[in-house]
Amino acid sequence: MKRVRFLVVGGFLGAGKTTALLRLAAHHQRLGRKVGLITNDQAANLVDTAAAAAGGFPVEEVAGACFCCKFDDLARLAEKLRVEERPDVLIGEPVGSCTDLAATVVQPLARLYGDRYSLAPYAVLVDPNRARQIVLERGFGGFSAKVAYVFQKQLEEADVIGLNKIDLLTPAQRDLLLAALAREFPKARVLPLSGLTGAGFDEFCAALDRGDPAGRNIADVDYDTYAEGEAELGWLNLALDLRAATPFAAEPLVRDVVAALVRELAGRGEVAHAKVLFEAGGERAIANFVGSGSEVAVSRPGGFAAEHGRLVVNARVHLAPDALRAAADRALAAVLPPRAASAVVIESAQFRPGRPVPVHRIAAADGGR
Ligand SMILES: Nc1nc2c(ncn2[C@@H]2O[C@H](COP(=O)(O)OP(=O)(O)OP(=O)(O)O)[C@@H](O)[C@H]2O)c(=O)[nH]1
Ligand SMILES: [Mg+2]
Repeated sequence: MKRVRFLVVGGFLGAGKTTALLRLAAHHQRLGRKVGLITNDQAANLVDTAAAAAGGFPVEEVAGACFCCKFDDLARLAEKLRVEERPDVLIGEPVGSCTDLAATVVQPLARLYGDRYSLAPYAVLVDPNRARQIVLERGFGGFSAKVAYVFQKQLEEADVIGLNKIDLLTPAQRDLLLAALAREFPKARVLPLSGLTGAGFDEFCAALDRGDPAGRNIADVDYDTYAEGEAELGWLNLALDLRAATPFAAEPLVRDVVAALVRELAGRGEVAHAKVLFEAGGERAIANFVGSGSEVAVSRPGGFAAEHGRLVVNARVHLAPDALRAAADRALAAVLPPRAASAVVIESAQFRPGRPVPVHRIAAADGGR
């Protein structure tokens, strides 16, 4: 059996990984290649898995911890996809608050499963707003120095840094950020792209197609600082059953829930990513917010209406998990009554990510081809 090309696309929460990954998958599909996707989260009920499935690709989800801590699950699910779907390409999206992935995911996949997978250069996407904060303003928005540490390490270990969302930048802003990122992270190739519009995407795909060594930049990571930084973020995955007497429009609903949540969180905790999915009758709408300086955006338009469906809220915020859940409850209490809709909680998980304990850590890079 020929080796499957394995792409890992990392980057901070909200950097645009899922959007880019779906475009990457479509790119390979157009070239006649079969694609499988692997999503990852600290808990179940993922907006991303729904988005990936909606793209029509076979998808598996590593839930409950990150790829590095659940490496055996990652290997097992990749193998399941390989055997059942016979893909040419697998694309994995790690949790956006994780780092040290070159040493704990890319290198172990290349070394332990090199007979099955050929690892692509490790790509890390960055949101221009966050890039500006870290490389030009030397801060990190409303986040602490420890969260900034995780972000910094993510970029340090990239083979390819994708400055994403360039559709939001003027050419001068884009060039300033590209130059600053290249200066700050000289081991990486820095490329501009927009996962949304497709600008720069051919060059990005070409960089990942190259036979360059994968995961060659092993970062020196202090696991105490990393664990504390990650644990400063509160995590909420909430799934609800919504019902109303008359149909309500899906897209305004998800947009309103995100906006209400953002209002509730203003001044309380910096948002890394808040995303809300509504699905009914096989249709889906998704809205997102990726932190101060950005706007509420619809990443999956849904021009449908329904009187019954599932609402999923995934929020990662610099706030205690209980306070985050309370903010989500208040946001729902503001948005549902005008629609005469009622909600029953199907499942809720609110927590801080636990200390990362990787199954493998290979600190010396080799070819990994
Ligand atoms: N303008 C613009 N928005 C983008 C682009 N790529 C992604 N977005 C938006 O950014 C938000 C987050 O995108 P996702 O793809 O969900 O980000 P992610 O990195 O997968 O987020 P997590 O899985 O939570 O870490 C959504 O509102 C997207 O529509 C882009 O190239 N341009
Ligand atoms: Mg995602």
